[in-house]
Amino acid sequence: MKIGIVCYPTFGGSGVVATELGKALADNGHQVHFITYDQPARLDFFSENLFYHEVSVSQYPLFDYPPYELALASKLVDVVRFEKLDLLHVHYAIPHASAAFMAKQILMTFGIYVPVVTTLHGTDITLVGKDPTYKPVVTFSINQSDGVTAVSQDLKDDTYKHFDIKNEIKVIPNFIDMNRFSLKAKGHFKLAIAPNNERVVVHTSNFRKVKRTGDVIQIFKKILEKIPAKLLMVGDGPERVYCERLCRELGITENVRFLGKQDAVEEILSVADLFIMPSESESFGLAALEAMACKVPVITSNAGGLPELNINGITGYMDEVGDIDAMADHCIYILQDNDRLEVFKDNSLKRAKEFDLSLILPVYENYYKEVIEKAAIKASLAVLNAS
Ligand code: GMT
Repeated sequence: MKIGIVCYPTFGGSGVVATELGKALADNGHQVHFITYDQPARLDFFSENLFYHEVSVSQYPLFDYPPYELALASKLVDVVRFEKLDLLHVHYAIPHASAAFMAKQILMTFGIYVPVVTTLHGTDITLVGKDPTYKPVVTFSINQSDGVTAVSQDLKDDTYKHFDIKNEIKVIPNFIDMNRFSLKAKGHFKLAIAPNNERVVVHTSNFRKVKRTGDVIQIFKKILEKIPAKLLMVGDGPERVYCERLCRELGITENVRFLGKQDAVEEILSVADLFIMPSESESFGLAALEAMACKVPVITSNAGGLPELNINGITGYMDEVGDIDAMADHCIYILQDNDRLEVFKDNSLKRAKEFDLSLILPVYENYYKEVIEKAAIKASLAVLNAS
């Protein structure tokens, strides 16, 4: 198949899923065209089946807000026509689904029907999409998509609850490339981080409010009161400065390292004993899955789709959002006993394997085929109606 993938090119979860999916599809012989405003962060190598088309937005002085969506729609028209794409797969509804709808309408004037699959990732529904500023357009463009997927059952339910959706939504969870995310031998790094064999706790995120990074610091302070430990905070974003200040106020700066954005997250996870994700809302929790694939148990909130990943008492624990005491107690419970920690580590790896890329990739491929077949019927009906 010839597939166009539209995504945010950043380190964010939706961009990572889109890029990893595109790479895997290309490895499986499909031709994949990424269409976005910058080279996707994880698209850092050459493959004969991978293409990147940059959307450039002209900066005319009249535009206080440069119209990215129009530039994207125009680029989609161009790439679909020139490359003869079979399908467009857009990740994150805003503004990708509506840009794809516009492109689809324009393409029909050239006698081309390109089916569009929209994948809902989370905040495009739970946070931004629900906002009245965008809601009518989000609802419309989801309903106009030829296929819609959500990364968890919870996100699917939330979408039906908050939007008037007529389309069937298929749940396809996040996946993990176990070849990349696996326990690496990083003894020297562990020694540098935890020279006295302290436990290593990790958090990775984009430090947005929804991630409750302040809770991570508070939980860690409670861990430290019982167990020698180090905390690695990976990523960057609006809450980072607050978190750094909080560490000073709590007097724990010696034990906390802020590592900023990192490419090789799997190497950091390889020295971790525990991962904390106390998010306010989390449609799936890809970062937690990455940790589990590296044999790291997870302490998470019970928000959104997290119960579909983290098995309470088996791969870690889940507590109510904001329940810092319960999360800290569960961290201490896991960390204070070597044998218990090993059991949680083994369980986490076993669970992560259920989301292996090799299992999820065919689900996407079959879904594409189904959508393309249905679109061919729609296209022939449109021709009949026109004649
Ligand atoms: O977590 C983020 O803030 C990034 C966000 C995104 O859209 O890039 O991630 C969302 O999509 C990921 C991939 O499907 C999910 O694993 C994350 O749970 C989801 N984040 C939220 O729902 C907050």
